[in-house]
Amino acid sequence: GHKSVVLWFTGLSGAGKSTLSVEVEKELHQRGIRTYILDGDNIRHGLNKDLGFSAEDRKENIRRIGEVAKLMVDAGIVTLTAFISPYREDREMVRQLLGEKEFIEIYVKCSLEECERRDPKGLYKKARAGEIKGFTGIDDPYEEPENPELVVETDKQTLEESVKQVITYLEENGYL
Ligand code: GGZ
Repeated sequence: GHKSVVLWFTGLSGAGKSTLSVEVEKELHQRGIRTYILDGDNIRHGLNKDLGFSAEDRKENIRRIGEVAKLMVDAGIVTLTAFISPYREDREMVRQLLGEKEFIEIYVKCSLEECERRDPKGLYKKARAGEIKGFTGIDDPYEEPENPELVVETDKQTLEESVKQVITYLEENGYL
């Protein structure tokens, strides 16, 4: 069996949160575990479409995601979340809400330079041009996790290695 838990991926835009969550999910599915990924596509376009990117809105975004994740964990589903979640205080709020054992903070670490080089949606370019204001890493803060359960460095290792790192953590800590 397994323990239901939230895998909270945090990091800059383009760091690889979504990609990693999808690959970890595939690995969990192969072990017969039920999962769900919360990301911008299913949250910011639906439940949270009234929210923008001010500090206040980002906080409310994270708060609601935390509440939804809690419901999913109560239903026995391993929940993966892929949001920048730039503020330490907001991530700590979710940690308190879920409890230490149900919250695994995974810092998807990647240098700003590499994120900008990847720029999959061209958003960094727009932010540099002043077409997007308050873009995380450019003219808005990202507060690095101080004590995350895991740090995954996507600019220093392969996707396969990063997936292995997450799965090994889950195994070694009794989640799988
Ligand atoms: C950061 C922004 C912004 C601003 C739009 N700052 O690469 P993406 O496109 O898919 O990831 C980013 C996503 C961030 O939404 P989150 O819900 O993860 O943010 S937070 O946790 O801070 O609430 C990016 C896009 O939305 N985007 N404007 N100003 N990212």
